[in-house]
Amino acid sequence: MKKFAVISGFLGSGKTTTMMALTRYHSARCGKAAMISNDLGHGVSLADDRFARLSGCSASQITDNCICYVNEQLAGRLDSLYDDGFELVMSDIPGFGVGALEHVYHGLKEKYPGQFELAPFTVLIEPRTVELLRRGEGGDLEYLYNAQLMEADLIVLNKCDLLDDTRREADLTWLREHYPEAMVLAISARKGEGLEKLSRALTEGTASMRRPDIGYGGDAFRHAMAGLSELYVQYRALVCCSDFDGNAYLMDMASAVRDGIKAAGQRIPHLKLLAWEPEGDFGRVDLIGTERDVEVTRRFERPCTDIAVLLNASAVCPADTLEAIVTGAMNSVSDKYQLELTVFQKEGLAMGG
Ligand SMILES: Nc1nc2c(ncn2[C@@H]2O[C@H](COP(=O)(O)OP(=O)(O)OP(=O)(O)O)[C@@H](O)[C@H]2O)c(=O)[nH]1
Ligand SMILES: [Mg+2]
Repeated sequence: MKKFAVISGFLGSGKTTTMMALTRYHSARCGKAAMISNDLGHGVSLADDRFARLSGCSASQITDNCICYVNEQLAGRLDSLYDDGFELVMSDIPGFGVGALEHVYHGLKEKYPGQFELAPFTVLIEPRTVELLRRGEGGDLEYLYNAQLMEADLIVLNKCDLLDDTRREADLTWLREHYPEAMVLAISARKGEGLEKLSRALTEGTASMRRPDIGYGGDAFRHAMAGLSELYVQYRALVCCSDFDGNAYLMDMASAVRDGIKAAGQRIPHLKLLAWEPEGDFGRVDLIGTERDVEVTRRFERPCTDIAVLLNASAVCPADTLEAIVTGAMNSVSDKYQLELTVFQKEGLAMGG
């Protein structure tokens, strides 16, 4: 089997968590599986890729561009993974991305006929987004939520651990009624629930290769993209004396960014903060909305003296405002912990150009 699946879905829906869980599940029971993290930063280390590798998953990254526009690079990566004995490879796309059905699936099929087995085009959604869509409260992001779902052969309602049975059934029914072309499954990537069904759907199913009209590049697309920005920062934090609590530091950093974004009247669909120390211990926190709590995704087990940090943020916020808020948070929080920072990389991107 040389199966390839695109895992799409909005920022914070759980693509990375799901790919990590599936990579582990499939590798333990069925055959070697690998994941690819994709995002737009130029020559950056992605927090998702580093996190997956630190966690022991077979993982790699494609950066500088959406995989939509690098068919050759993607095909080369897939070939080398299949040569190494991997059978199932999954790649995400940037969380605000649409169009991978046309650009990736049809691109691979046309340029490399018969070379790759394409799994059902898979789109993750979390309960909060279903709620927004059900209420018609998607606002300026509604186009993206809807266009992503329109592309799906397989819609995966993730984070079902947050739902009771009644609500889960109601969400599944709503998704089936509104996206009748897609198969709909429920999972909890965090708890590992529903992975068997998802693994089977990807390995046994095939892509429909439908060509839905999602209005790619049109007014609604441009309007939704215009407000979005990304920021990538990589730095080292060294404490001058004794040690410090890496978990508290990451939590304070994410809280400071959240407060800054809130005060500026902006939104942050996803802030990822990953840090690791020379011995291999690591911690990660995630913030998926200014109205939500910061989540500790992985805790440092021991106090730290020297950490490398990757901060990746996707926001509905002008790129320069996002950068100023994050820089302010880095400075104030490092003062609190008496850290000396060395910034290796900082890149801000405005999606609207
Ligand atoms: N409760 C719950 N939380 C989850 C689940 N899956 C993911 N999360 C959390 O949701 C947040 C976002 O998950 P990610 O996997 O990073 O989401 P993503 O889709 O990769 O996000 P982007 O890379 O920004 O597009 C993290 O805090 C995860 O721990 C789940 O099944 N249940
Ligand atoms: Mg991710």
